[in-house]
Amino acid sequence: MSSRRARALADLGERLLARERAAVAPALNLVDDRRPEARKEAAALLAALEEKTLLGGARRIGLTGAPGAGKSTLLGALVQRFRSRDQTVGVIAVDPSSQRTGGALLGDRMRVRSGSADPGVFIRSLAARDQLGGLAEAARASVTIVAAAFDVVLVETVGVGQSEGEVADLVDTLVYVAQPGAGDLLQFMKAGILELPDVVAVNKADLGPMAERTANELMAGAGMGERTTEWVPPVVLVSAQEGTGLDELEAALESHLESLGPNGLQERRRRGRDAGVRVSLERRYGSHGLAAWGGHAKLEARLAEAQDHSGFALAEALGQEIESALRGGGSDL
Ligand SMILES: Nc1nc2c(ncn2[C@@H]2O[C@H](COP(=O)(O)OP(=O)(O)OP(=O)(O)O)[C@@H](O)[C@H]2O)c(=O)[nH]1
Ligand SMILES: [Mg+2]
Repeated sequence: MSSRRARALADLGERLLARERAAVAPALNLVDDRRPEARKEAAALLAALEEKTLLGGARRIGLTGAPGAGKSTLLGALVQRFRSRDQTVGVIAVDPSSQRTGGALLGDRMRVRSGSADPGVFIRSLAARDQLGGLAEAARASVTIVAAAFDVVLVETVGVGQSEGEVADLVDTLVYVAQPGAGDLLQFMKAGILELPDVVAVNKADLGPMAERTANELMAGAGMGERTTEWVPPVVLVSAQEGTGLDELEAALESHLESLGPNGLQERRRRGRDAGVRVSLERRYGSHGLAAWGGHAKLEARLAEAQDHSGFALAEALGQEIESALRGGGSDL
């Protein structure tokens, strides 16, 4: 990379961290560019941003749940509340199915709700079909950029199996948006809903007893999931449409952040970082490539000894080692 290019990149990073909205789109375009030179530049930008925001940067909240549960509507309601307190919000809508246009719909819904172009809100949607490099990686890169430039980042994703775990790795607090009548306790358990979310919001409380029944089932099960911490996810009844229960939802989000504390937050973001490096290397080199270099045990050791490094920089550096091992060079920096 030429020194002129390096300066331009450093400048882009500074502008993002100075909350300059006009810097967000060029940064997102850079990380979308799959040409090798652009990929190196994107990794450098992302590494610089990540190093500055491993503990700081935006509060990151994920919303997941079944199609139609009301994630976008709830997200819109939360955006309004953050805006009313003068906090800026970046939204990343992750849509793993290539057919739908949920992101576009989300944008329309948000514009309707928050008036025309509010410069304090930024929305980006990612669809699987546009992401040759993998949706999880694209989501991580987008979140890193938006988290540098806004006060709050909200990530919406449809809860289908794996993607829930992936979104949990991207955010500080994961909210599961439940649909009234969506099932009983046993079904929730099977779906892993008692394990991953930090907060459960049963939406459409305006539907009455059915929503209450679902909330009761979930409350009964809330402490039953296997977790790494003592945290029991609070279950709150909300109506995104009518705006009820939102004070309680925000209080639950707040107490989850408090329960993490600075150490817990750092640990969580590190775990996310580690997951991002694994996903990226596995996608690029497969288990075979990793094995030729030293395998998962070596990867875990390298992750552990580079605790304060950016995951993007680490993935880049380890990628080069793996490539050299695959070429038979065997060099091991
Ligand atoms: N009665 C009622 N309907 C709601 C509420 N929130 C959302 N809806 C409706 O539920 C439908 C789905 O809402 P969305 O916000 O698009 O749901 P989503 O989970 O984002 O859906 P996908 O992105 O398609 O998975 C819409 O028709 C909403 O108007 C609510 O609190 N009460
Ligand atoms: Mg939606």
